[in-house]
Amino acid sequence: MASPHGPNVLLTGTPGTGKSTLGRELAQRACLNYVNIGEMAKERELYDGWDDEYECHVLNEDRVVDELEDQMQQGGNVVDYHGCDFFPERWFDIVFVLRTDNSVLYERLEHRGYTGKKLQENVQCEIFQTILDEAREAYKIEIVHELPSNTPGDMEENIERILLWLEQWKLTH
Ligand code: DAT
Repeated sequence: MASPHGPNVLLTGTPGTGKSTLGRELAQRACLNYVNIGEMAKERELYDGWDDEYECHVLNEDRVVDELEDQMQQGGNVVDYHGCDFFPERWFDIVFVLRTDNSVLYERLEHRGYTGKKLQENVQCEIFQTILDEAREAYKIEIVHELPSNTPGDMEENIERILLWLEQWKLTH
């Protein structure tokens, strides 16, 4: 979606891969809006009940899409969420899937307080590259990019890479 305010960037990946750390930094450096879907859902109570099995609220995806439609049409957003197939495909100019090695991710999620099934399922989600496959099915293959996110060095390289892409985008739009 071409827009005077800039492109819309989706950051997705398993919880703990570093989306919000990258997203906040990127948005600040590129003067884009940072949109954390989890936080937005919490603030505006965009839920459809509670999932006992995964110990989390169930996102009301339709309401999230309705709430964001105008802002996304304006462009210039960095959206952060651990899922990606319910957003309208037309919203995003580029999709980054953050990837973290299992052992590193395990430690991050344990540190976050995840235990038992929730911890295991999230690490498995990463092992089976569930979100990468979801992104590849939901968006054109050429706009979906994997980014390693294990170390602070990876983070910096990812930011540099996305900033370069944004510069290119500006030249061609
Ligand atoms: P997410 O938003 O995907 O759930 P996060 O940004 O909250 O993940 O990051 C989870 C933790 O991992 C947090 O303590 C910051 C750390 N982290 C994120 N990306 C990292 C990286 N590339 N190198 C080292 N630590 C990282």
